[in-house]
Amino acid sequence: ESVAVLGAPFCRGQKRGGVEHGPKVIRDAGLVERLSSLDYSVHDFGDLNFPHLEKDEPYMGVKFPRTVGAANKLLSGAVSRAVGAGHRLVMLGGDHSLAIGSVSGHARQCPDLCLIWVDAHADVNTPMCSPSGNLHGQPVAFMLKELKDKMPEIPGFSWTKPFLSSRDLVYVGLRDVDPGEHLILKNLGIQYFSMRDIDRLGIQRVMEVALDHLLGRKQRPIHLSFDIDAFDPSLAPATGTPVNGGLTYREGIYITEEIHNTGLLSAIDMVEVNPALGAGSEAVEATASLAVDVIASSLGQTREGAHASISVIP
Ligand code: DIR
Ligand code: MN
Ligand code: MN
Ligand code: MN
Repeated sequence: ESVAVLGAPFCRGQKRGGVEHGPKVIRDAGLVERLSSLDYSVHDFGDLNFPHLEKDEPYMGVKFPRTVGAANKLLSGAVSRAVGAGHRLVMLGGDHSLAIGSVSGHARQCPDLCLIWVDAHADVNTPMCSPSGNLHGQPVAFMLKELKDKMPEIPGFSWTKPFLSSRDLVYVGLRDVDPGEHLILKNLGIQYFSMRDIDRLGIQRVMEVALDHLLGRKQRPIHLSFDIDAFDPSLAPATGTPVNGGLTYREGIYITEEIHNTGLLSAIDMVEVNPALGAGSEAVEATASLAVDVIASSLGQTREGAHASISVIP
């Protein structure tokens, strides 16, 4: 089995510099070695080279629309090629606006995919309801067919159209949802598990219901879009919009173990690791190392241990 690693050094979906260095610190934390030790053949495709646009004025309050649109168009093609070549894909961000390219590129090869969004935030603002104008708070709105009529034509995004049904999406970890986003979640009947739901049900039950919702009727490829700010800021301090009361280490790893156990994980985004933030190099290294643990666990690293199928006690 093979895994493609694709770096996406990009920060224009939000306002804090440094998140474009996410791919470097996640690699430096030993990602490729860890995946190799899980017996994958790892193809590191390096980092994409995103075009720099001289002039990119806001449009309807949306910031850097052409820059974000062009980066995602490039990413979408690269992801589609990697998945089409038969690799499992790991996309290293960069900010979460990159999910537009990553999930759409994956969906081009796997039209029946489902999406698990692990995040403190719902990232489903439309340009009209976004309080910030930052595109990392809006990627899901570009994907959902049910929001088609609510989305204006944004310069830079004519290459993509909505491809995901709201029933094929589940959120885990929410605790900072804007009013317009809450209305969308309720109106479209999207399955979500906030931190309160995790408190009430426990992470075991949450994952059981989440995976049954997505896979109960039929098995299909999973795209996991993991924003590191889903974790508690004590574990993942090096990120742009930390929110108190996040996932514990054990909850985060349980989520990814359960996703691995479906045997259906096809692509992972690991986004919003920002080495320019956090108290110092230890905080940055802890955050990057956590990102590697999440990816490794998603791809089959277990806490109980493992051994080859035919083996004799030495
Ligand atoms: C806020 C913050 N909901 C916004 N969003 C995100 O700007 O739309 N922070 N994604 O990470
Ligand atoms: Mn977030
Ligand atoms: Mn996010
Ligand atoms: Mn496996």
